Amino acid sequence: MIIATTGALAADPGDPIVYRGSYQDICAQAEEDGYRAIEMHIEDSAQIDRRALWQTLADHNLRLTSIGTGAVFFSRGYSLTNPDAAIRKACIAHMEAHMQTAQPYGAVVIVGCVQGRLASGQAPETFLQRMADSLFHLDVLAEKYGVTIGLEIMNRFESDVLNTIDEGIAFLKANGFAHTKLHLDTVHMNIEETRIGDAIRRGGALIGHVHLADNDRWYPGHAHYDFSETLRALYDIHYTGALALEIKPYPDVRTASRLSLSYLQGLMTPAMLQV
Ligand code: LER
Ligand code: MN
Repeated sequence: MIIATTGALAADPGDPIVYRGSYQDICAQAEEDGYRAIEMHIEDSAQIDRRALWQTLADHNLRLTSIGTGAVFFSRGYSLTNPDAAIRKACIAHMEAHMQTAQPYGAVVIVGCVQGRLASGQAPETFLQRMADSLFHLDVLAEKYGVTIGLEIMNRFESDVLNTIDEGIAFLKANGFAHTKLHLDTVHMNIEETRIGDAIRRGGALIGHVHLADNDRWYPGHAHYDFSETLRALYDIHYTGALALEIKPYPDVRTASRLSLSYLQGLMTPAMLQV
């Protein structure tokens, strides 16, 4: 398991992303704060200079673990379940560009907010079928680029379907994707799961990515989420992926960043920290 921080070229002050600014500034600060891995939230991979990003990551000894993709749902309304087939197609092409950015690292491309929301009057079965059809296309593309799709399990206030790990397991098993795994998030698990450690153990090898934040979306250690239980369960299932900090940069970016790392390192054994 590797602890990853998060960055984006731009984000609202309260968005759950640690560093904001140029890739150069983000990577320099992340390295200085002690990180070796990062999740980048990118609005449009077709609009960035990928080679410059890869070079900047290398210059600062950072591995790209994952790409956060949700911004385009809010800016352009793209989603994998939009009733308009042309929008679903545009969303798939948009996600393919993220896979090209992720390719050298075999990183996880996150399918979180781009799942979309259920329109009023839309049947959940239709919504889930559209999601499965779109994910099938993404799964084939993920094979081509050597990346993994992280299907994020989100709480009922932010997602209308697949709110629990068990629901995610059933969905993945029913569809038989080859490169699509479950993406867990401590904030969502805290709301939806009855026994978090047990649910993670049931997910087992299907779990491909993890977001960490305390239950109030501040840095781990700020509130009352039981990170020991989650880390122990991830260790027990031999999870070797990233623990990416999807946290609000409070009280300020550098404090949130440094306290996250020291708190998590204090909870993790050397064996857990081995990648
Ligand atoms: C997306 O990764 C997610 O977890 C959202 O709840 C964050 O706003
Ligand atoms: Mn998340």
